[in-house]
Amino acid sequence: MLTHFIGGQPVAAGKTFPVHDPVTGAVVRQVHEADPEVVDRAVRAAREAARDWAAMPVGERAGWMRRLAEGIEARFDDLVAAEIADTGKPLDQTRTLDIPRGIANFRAFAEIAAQRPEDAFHLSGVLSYTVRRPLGVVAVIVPWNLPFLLMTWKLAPALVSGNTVVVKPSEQTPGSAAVFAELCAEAGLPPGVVNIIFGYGSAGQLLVEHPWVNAVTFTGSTATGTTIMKSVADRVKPISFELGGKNAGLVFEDCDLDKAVEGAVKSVFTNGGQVCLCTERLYVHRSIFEDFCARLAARAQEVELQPMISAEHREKVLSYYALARSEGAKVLAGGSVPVFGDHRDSGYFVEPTVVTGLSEWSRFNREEIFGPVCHVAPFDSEAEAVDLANGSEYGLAATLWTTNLDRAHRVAQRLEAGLVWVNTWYLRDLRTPFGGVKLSGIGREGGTRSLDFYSEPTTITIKLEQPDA
Ligand code: 6OD
Repeated sequence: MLTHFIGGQPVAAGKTFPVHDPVTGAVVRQVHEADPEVVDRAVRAAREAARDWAAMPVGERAGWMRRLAEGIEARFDDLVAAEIADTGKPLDQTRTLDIPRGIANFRAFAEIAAQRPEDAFHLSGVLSYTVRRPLGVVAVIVPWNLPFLLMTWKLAPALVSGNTVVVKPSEQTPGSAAVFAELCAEAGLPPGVVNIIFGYGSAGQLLVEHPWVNAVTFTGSTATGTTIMKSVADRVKPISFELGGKNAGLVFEDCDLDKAVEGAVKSVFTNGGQVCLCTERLYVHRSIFEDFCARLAARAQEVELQPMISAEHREKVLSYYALARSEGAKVLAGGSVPVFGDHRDSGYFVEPTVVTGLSEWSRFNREEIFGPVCHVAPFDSEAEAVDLANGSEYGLAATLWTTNLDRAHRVAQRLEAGLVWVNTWYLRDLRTPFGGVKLSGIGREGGTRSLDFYSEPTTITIKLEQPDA
């Protein structure tokens, strides 16, 4: 039974709910669900810890971040097991991406914060400088697709900046957060600095609306983001949102076709397509279109399957497979439910799917699906490719495949997206700004941008009197 973690202690309060293994559909754990009292208790614990934590020199807080990174290393196998039990992720991906990124997040933000200079300005006898103060208590709302990676991506900069936090993981993936709570206690982190509560969106709603929560960071759907935004508007709380995407991949005729096909496979199917950065719209130069489609469709049938997170999400993805057909698509690969003949048949799998032939105005090509699926369409010119990529209400990420250096820069700079990858996908430097434009979010995190969000500058100006001549 998973309990909340409040004020450094496990708290077994509230009714319970089940978490299902997406591979088999079986219940893997029961979890306590935060009610209004639990939410309030967690926020109070965070607020009580806030003063001492904020007063600690940043170098000491950076030391705590390094200790948490060591704690993750010590509990690595437990974190891997918890993450896989909740998500059905492949072992290799969990061991090389999800959990290591937690370690990297804490180490990177320890360095970035400890080395960050303050601003100072001197002009005609007037000296101004800034000091940065933490915001107070930050609500950290984490999605189910990369639970540990995204929780730590937000926690590390929030904590090192001097905030205390209340984390609300997705109800579908509480396991790795529960192990993290244990390792915070094992590391001796001061009680109340990290609090973790479990529950559904209703618990998240109570959390973000709590008057003592000073800021909200959220990664998830655009629909939930707009709900949170409205809820916190009348208290003018700072928000940082990384939301949905309908990301484009552009494959030019001068690309290295082998690399472009493999890159597309990765960008469409990784994590079962359940990454906000995944490509759902591929545009391919007409001269290589048929060849590219044939190769992508063949590779789609070979990828390691990862289940959808829930029965409900599988239904949603399958409804888009049906929609594609009803909108007139040609299905090049997949389009259905795989049959294994074993325990996985009661899990939440769908076939990796490639379709073509739909208009840009089809619902399939406009709405985020968040599954292992993409639409492929031909283009004739660079200008057309840019227009097609930009013709979406979303603008999180885009990927280009070309060997022409001028074209790479020219096109990348014209794309309406917060992130553009050239001849690669989801390659991360944690110092870079990360986030989206249009419906894909508001604000940027990453490197000093995270530190900017999790703190506020006070400008101090002194007039320097000149001695009498
Ligand atoms: O890698 C990251 O830092 C990041 N924020 C990934 C977000 C993925 C969304 O599904």
